Order: sequence, then structure tokens, then C-alpha cells
Amino acid sequence: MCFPARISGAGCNISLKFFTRTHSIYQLKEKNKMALLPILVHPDERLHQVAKPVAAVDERIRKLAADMAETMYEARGIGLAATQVNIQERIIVIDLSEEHDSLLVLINPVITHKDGQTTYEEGCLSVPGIYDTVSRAETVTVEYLDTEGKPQSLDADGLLAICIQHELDHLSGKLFVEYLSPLKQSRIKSKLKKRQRETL
Ligand code: K1U
Ligand code: ZN
Repeated sequence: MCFPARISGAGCNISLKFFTRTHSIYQLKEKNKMALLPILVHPDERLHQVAKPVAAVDERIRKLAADMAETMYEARGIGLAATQVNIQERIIVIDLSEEHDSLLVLINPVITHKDGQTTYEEGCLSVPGIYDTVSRAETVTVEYLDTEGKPQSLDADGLLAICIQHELDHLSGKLFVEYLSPLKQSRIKSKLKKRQRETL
């Protein structure tokens, strides 16, 4: 079933045109046994690969989206891009709700409009424990396919707009730390490498 909706909350207002509930996380859960996927950690060259468009939205893609959602929830994130779990296909999942009941699955997402400017102290599941301020567009329009392969368009602002831009950067092989100064980037890389050595 498709219906237009407007959702507010969690620091954002979003207009969902023809948002579909037929493949919510609950339906995905019923159909597939979900798995947790390992998240790549910076510095890892695979985080810089450019994802390819999904050719066909089928059961494999729905299972992958369900596994990505489960992985995101378990890691206490609000978003996850396929690149972060070493899948080089254009899929992102986002859920800003505390209840984990507002999952967005965006397949082959493309930002078609950006406006304004805002800053936010971002984090990243692939750059654990590091938070820093990044400047991005304040509002975006993103076009994508849903889990049934139907074209959708979403106007977003607030944290949702920031998260969409952060996740699309992942699909282009870009991490939020690349917006920081070379000195900060070098310090972050050294810190994470040291942490990885210590946990080996
Ligand atoms: O892509 C990712 O690594 C997920 C990332 C998304 C994101 C967070 C903040 C700004 C932009 C994008 C995270 O979820 S990191 C965890 C985090 O910072 C956070 C978790 C819950 C609420 C708010 C932030
Ligand atoms: Zn990230």
C-alpha cells in the first residue's frame, strides 16, 4: 500500500511522497533470518571504494537491507551505508527513531536538490569514538528506489538531511573526517591505528 505522509520528530521534518510500509523492518524480519555484518573501521582502503548501482531490487537486496538495519541498530547508529559492511552497492538504511520503528531503506539514492547550509557534530560507525563538526546543505531532496523497486522522492531537513548526505558520501567512498584539516585527519588515523594495535 502506498500513501503520502508527513513525519515530524527526532530533530527533522520529512515529506514522504508515496512512502510504502509494505517492506518495513518487521516484514523484512518475518521473511528473512537477519544477520549482523562486520563494520569496516578507518583506516581501511575498502571504505574508499565507489559503490555501483543496484541492478535489480530482489530478495537478495531485501535480505541485505534487513541485515544492514539489524547491524545499524545493534551498533546504536542512525544510519549505515553498504560500503561500511564491504558491499559495493548503492544501498543505505536510516532510522532516527528511538523506538527503531521508522526504517528508511534507500536504494540507488541520488540527491537531486540541496539548499542552505548547516553544521552538525557528526559521528561515524566506521570512525568509532570520533566526533567533529561538519558543514553540509540544510535541506535535500533525494530520489531512490524503495524495497519494492518503486521510485520515491523524499524532502528532508534537520538531522535526516545531514544523515542522508553522510551516507551518500560513504557510497562515494568518502568519510566525514575528510572534511577536517589534514592535521586532524592525521591525528584521527594515528589514534584509530593505535587502538586497533592495542585490541589485537
Ligand atoms: O554512517 C554512519 O557511520 C552512521 C552514523 C550516522 C550519522 C550520525 C551523525 C551525523 C551524521 C551521520 C551514526 O549513526 S554514528 C552514531 C551517532 O553519532 C549517533 C547515534 C545516535 C544519535 C545521534 C548520533
Ligand atoms: Zn559514517
